[in-house]
Amino acid sequence: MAITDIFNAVLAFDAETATSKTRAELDAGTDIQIILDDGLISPMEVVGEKFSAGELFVPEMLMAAQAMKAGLEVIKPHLTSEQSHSKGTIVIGTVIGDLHDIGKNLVAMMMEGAGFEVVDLGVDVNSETFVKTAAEKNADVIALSALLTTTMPSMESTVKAVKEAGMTARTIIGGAPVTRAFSDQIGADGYSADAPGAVKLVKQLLS
Ligand code: B1M
Repeated sequence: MAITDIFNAVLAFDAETATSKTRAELDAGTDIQIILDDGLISPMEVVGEKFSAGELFVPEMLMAAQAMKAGLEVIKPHLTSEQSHSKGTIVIGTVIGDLHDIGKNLVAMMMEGAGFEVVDLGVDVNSETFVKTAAEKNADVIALSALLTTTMPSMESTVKAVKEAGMTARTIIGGAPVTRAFSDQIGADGYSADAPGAVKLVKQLLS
């Protein structure tokens, strides 16, 4: 039994083994922080690198994230408040009028895998809800996803609403039709074309 068994299970997209090996390490008294960092979070970094290098694709990235999440569920009830202290809070959702959530879910899972607390508002989310929730959760980042050209303007109104509310939370945007130029045009704080890039972007913004 070793931490590498969990690491390898995530990389093999094997949620069942990730769950059982995480439980076994927990029962054996292994430090939860080590299980979290070396067993569950670090393989997701490898997955992100492989995706960027074109060695892995979206379905594999989703399966790895699901395996990571399965292990995370085992240790969650045992995390002390200090251990569960996240690297930052992300409020994420698909903007109003838009029901596409596969890419947004992937971004949310990768963020969680990287140690951020993620508040997922789901789909069809209006600017008021983004602003209200971000204020309640004291969010560091508000992450907006859109898959339709017709819903991209909702990103602009949400970014505007965040600024008008005088919030310090940074806004990031992404989704298939979204571009860096559009992000600059609407005054968002950042854009990423994919989920691993979104994690890197948030780390940069919060460093
Ligand atoms: Co719809 N759909 N769809 N659809 N759909 C598209 C987007 C479309 C391009 C298909 C097409 O015509 N070729 C087209 C949009 C055209 C346009 O706007 N220019 C379209 C349309 C028109 C529609 C409807 C209007 C169809 C209709 O009813 N007439 C309708 C709209 C409903 C609505 O939203 N109001 C609709 C409905 C649906 C389904 C419900 C059937 C289903 C969604 C299921 C779901 O999400 N639960 C669906 C699907 C599956 C698609 C396609 C086929 C696949 C989208 C997807 O999940 N991709 C899509 C065509 C395509 O893209 N090939 C299409 C996989 C996913 C992992 O990629 O979401 O791009 P993606 O996420 C990527 C990046 O974009 C990025 O990271 C991910 C990868 O790492 N990313 C972010 C995403 N969000 C990010 C946020 C970030 C950073 C990165 O920071 C915050």
